[in-house]
Amino acid sequence: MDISVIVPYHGEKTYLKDCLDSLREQSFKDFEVILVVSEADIPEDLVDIYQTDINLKCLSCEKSGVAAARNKGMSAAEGTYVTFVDCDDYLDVRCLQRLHELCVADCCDLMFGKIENTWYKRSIYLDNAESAPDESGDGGSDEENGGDDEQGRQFLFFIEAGDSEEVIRQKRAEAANRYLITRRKSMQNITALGILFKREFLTDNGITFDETLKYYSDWPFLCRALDLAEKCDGDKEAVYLKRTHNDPIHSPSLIQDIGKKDFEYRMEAYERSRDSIEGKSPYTRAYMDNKLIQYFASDVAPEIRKNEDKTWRKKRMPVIREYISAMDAKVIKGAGMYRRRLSSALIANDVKKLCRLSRNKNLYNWAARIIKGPKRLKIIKEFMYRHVYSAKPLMEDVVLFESFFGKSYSDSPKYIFEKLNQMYPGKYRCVWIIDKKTRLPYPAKQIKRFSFAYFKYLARSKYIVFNSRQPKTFIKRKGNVFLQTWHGTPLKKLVFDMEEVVSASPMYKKTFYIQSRSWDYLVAANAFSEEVFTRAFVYDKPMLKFGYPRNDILHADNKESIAADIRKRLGIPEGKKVILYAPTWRDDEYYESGKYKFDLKLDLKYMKEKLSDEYVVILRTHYFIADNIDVTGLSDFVFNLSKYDDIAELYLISDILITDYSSVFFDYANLKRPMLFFTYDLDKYRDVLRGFYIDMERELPGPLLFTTKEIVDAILDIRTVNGRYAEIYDKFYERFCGWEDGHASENCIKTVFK
Ligand code: C2G
Repeated sequence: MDISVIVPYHGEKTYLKDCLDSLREQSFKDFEVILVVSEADIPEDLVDIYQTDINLKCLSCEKSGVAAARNKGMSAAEGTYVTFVDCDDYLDVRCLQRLHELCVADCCDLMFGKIENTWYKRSIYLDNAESAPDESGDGGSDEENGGDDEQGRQFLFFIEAGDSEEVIRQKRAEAANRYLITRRKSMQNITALGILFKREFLTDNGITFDETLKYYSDWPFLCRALDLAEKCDGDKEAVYLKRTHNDPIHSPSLIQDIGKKDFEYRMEAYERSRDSIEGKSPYTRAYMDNKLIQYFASDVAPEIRKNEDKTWRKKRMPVIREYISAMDAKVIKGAGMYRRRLSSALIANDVKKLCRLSRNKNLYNWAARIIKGPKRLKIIKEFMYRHVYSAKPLMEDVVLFESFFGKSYSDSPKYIFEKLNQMYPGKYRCVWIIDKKTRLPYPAKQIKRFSFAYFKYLARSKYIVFNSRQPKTFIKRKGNVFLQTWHGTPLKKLVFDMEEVVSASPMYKKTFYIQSRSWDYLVAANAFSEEVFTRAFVYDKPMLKFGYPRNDILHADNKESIAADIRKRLGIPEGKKVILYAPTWRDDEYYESGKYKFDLKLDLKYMKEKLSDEYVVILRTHYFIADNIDVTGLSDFVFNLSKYDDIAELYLISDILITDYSSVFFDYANLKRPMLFFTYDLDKYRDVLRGFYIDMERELPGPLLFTTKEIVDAILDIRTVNGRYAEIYDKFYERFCGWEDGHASENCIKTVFK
């Protein structure tokens, strides 16, 4: 047996399949897989499937923790070499073969490969790998490090003519230490993964994982191995895929789960590493120390400077001071000017100087980003937001409103704004983020999204009322009250209910989670939304359960007269009924982020021919759609109101709604008027782009139609359609509109603006 692959498993079954697939498809075949199961059931079904193709053993480990599981795997290993793979990661198909060939050829104690970080499951990685050259990596580009050696596979050292065997061995050892310790972007990427170890080398030297370390047990293991290895080398074509979980909330990787005691865990692991190094290699201790200084400068010093949590100065600073004081002066000297001066201030226990240096460095970094950065103005605004506006007190009477990213004066923020002014005239200063100058019914300052004023009010407004997510730059301040109204009852699956995030940013789940922690209140228009938001947003703060403020207008006593005014204003011919066509956007049809295409499938000419005696059509595309739909020649029949601010006003004047997978139908149902669903791409939308929360075929209060002719026929016979769907409509109304009574805005205001 050549290799034992040790895979600790603690219940990540969806990920494990990818891992085992990647092992099954290795070009190298002489290996065993030891799956060490702790704190989870043995995945019998998977074991049965894979056992037919790979030599798979399954062990149970009573002790918890990855260190114990790996040790258990090592004690059962029979291979000449061992390697560790985490059950949520996977290997490139040639990984084992490359590591093994070279390790044998060069008689190495350890041979390391390259670690690439990925957000994606294996099928996506393989698709991408086919179409794009490799760019990622865990420690900067190869150029930065001086280029490859003549064999083109190694980690950056140059063999010169006349180098003796010993010099080459030293160069290799240095490259290994540099790559495995220094080049790893942060301390937490120092890992025993992606390395093939000679088993005898580990056992002879008693190199095992320290089971008392919950986190970072890789450090002492790796340090000791690097320190004692007679010969080591690397091959950057042996690729290990380290998967970053795109749902770090429900299935965090070990590192994503560390929490607030990360400093303590690191210090403990550093001390064990330091103590496990015997000093056989001149590099390991020096590189590990250097890494600690880096961590001190980038993470610890800013915390000491900010002093928001007193623990940093009182408890943590003395600990790291002791470690850095005990280091070889040469390491500190070689750490670069800033880190050297900072370390000296630490050793001298000079907090004032340490803070001054850190502050200057921080300002210097901002200045460098501003001078060098291509997005200079953006960085200046971010700086102003963080360091100037946020340093000033909150403005207690200011309410900041935004709807659909500043695109319109609409939706729930509009209705809350108007009701607030009616309930408490003059009490609040209102500010609207709106990109086009708009006539507002009550006094309010208007500012553009991402302007300086925007950042000022984002930092200083006591109240924030948004209907979509705030930017990532937003930092929640004490005393700020954030009302998130959201913008629709969900049909399409949201955030943590989405299995794999493909179209949006892979960071989507994590970013959403962080952003939603700033919300103090979330509007849920119905019990269904409440249930979905609780789960899909992992939301546990108060929900406002009064219906949608944006739907108050649909229950207003004077809604007929409001509708008559709107019709007049828009020039809808008297005597004509109105069909509103309001489709949503498609994830896969876009120009760039936030700018989507729309290919109109409704044959408006045919509709005009058949329906224009009785109807006109209002065409209303989603706010993400950048295309301007051409309606030339149809001006007396089609009104393109895609840029009209408030769709609720269009609901009021329409007699029939045609939509597809847009949440508009949940709101329109409040009017109990007929709805038709033009779902020409249902299969793709439901099965490929998004999953749905409700069964479109059975639960919608209107028919699913696939051609313009079907739409026209349904409109010509709308009474029959109404009759057919009456019962389902009633149930639907009960379920999704049951909380609406026309007073949602007022009730939300009473709760939020106490
Ligand atoms: N909207 C609109 N015009 C359209 C489509 C939508 O004005 N043609 C508005 C409606 O107020 C709708 C909201 O935008 O309720 C959200 O649109 P959706 O089509 O449902 O899509 P999306 O923006 O992806 O939001 O929980 C809701 C979801 O997040 C969906």
